[in-house]
Amino acid sequence: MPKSRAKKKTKPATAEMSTAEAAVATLIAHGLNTIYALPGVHNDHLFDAFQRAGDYLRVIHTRHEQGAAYMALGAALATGKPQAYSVVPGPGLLNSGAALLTAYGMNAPVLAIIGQIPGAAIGKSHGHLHEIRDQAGIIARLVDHSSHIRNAGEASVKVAKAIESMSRGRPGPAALECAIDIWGKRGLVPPIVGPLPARPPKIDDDKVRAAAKLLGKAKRVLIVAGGGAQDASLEVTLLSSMLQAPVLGYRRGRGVLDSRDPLSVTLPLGRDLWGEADVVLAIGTRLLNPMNQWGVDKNLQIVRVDADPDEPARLHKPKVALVGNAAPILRRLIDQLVKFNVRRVSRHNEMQERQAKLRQRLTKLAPQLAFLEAIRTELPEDGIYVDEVTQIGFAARLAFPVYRPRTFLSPGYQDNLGWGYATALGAQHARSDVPVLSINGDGGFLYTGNELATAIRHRIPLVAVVFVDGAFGNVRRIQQEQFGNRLIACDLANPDFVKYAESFGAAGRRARDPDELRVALRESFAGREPTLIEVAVAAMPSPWEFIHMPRVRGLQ
Ligand SMILES: Cc1ncc(C[n+]2csc(CCOP(=O)(O)OP(=O)(O)O)c2C)c(N)n1
Ligand SMILES: [Mg+2]
Repeated sequence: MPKSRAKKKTKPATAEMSTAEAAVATLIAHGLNTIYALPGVHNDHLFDAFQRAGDYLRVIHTRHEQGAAYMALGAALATGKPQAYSVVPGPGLLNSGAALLTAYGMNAPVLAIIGQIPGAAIGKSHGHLHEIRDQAGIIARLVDHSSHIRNAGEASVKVAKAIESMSRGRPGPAALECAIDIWGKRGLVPPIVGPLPARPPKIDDDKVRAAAKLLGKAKRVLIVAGGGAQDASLEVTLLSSMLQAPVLGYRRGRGVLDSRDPLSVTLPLGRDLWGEADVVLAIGTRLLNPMNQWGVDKNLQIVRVDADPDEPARLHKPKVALVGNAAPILRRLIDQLVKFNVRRVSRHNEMQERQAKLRQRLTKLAPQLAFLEAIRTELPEDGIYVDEVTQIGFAARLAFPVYRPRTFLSPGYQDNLGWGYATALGAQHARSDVPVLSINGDGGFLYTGNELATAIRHRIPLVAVVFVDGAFGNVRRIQQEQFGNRLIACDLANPDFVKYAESFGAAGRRARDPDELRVALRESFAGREPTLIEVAVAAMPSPWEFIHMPRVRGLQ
């Protein structure tokens, strides 16, 4: 080709496509290969585009929109990668609302693709099918990035920007809406937009040095790891070892430092260490409970590492705030500490002793711990545990050993009952290479237990345990202990969960104690099919004294 022709500027190619086709091509160009969804007339053209994408984009359809959204959340949490779900407007959107709210609270990259009534009727309150007042306003309140796709020409860039927004700054969900009469409308579409370049914030080396100085001089550093530290496990492990700093991970921070390391702590040891610390290094955590419940004083200096520039000073201005992704910032911090030649005496023995003492205290929770031991023995090291708002879950947050990041999925501050089963189903679908275990109370399980049908339909070999005490046990115990045993709205009429599972075509097993649970788990993981294990249990001892603890600082 002559040189002059090769250099000649050509207009970017355009193709005629529907809005839905452009949106789907963009999802695929971003490496998304699954959409968790529940169809309806508003999104028919979108689903037709999914259909014609064939193997490039599989649709996992669920039995309720909350199932679709929780599955996308579970897939996002288990992989750390963006995931998408699609629902009809109005009731479809609201049905998915608790999951979207949870994705927001957990900073999880979940893209909601939501239908809309006819474009010309939006905002006019005519009463169209699934109309909801100010849908755009509602989704804009639920997520940080939302937009409305108006035509085929802008579909690709809007989808690409939405996906990009989910990992920029503080990660989190995004939402797109598109009217029923627009998805199928054809138009000239510029080239499909692939992943937009990441623009990580520049790391402030002066601040890194200031943080390193503080940490280098400190005598008793405590690291607090939150969900934002899940992808910086290596760096946190190294820092912990260099500084001989214990790492507190409670709900979302579990697994950042391997539980087998004596420096890996949960509550209440974390609170004791908070009380003793001169410097706290808080990574990817709001630090709400430590600061609110345990207190701060002038002898405690805090270094924050956070993706969100607004987060560090929300409750209490830190000494140093480092803004950006945790892993690269911590690597710089480690480099600086190496330069300062920081050395520390081993706290191995001290921490081992303290851990042993804590184990003694925690024997109060013996019934829960025995079941957790059975689970830990049978769940492989890289298996994923999905938490619930139930007695076994509360104890797991304190005492379940977690060996790797992203293998302990807990819902964070929303702590919403009923998230577990469908979230675990999404995690298992996205990570078919490892076993996933969903634990549930009998109250929480029936929020999304209907998704057993999805497990069967899409052959997702999730194993779920349901601990059956015939009650919203946590509520019941509070009423017994704090309200003179005046019980209200806490007893449950349950199905036979084994028969329930079997009626879907899933495997059902029963276990009466931790030993039987162990056997049932072993058989279930070997079976690799959708499975439910019912475990009848008595009321369990309260974990709350180990979770809500009095102040240790700022007492005057
Ligand atoms: C969405 C939502 N609704 C209500 C609650 C309040 N709540 C917390 S625990 C609980 C009872 C849980 O019952 P179950 O799942 O059987 O677990 P158990 O305590 O019996 O082990 C309730 C209703 C909540 N956390 N989230
Ligand atoms: Mg219960």
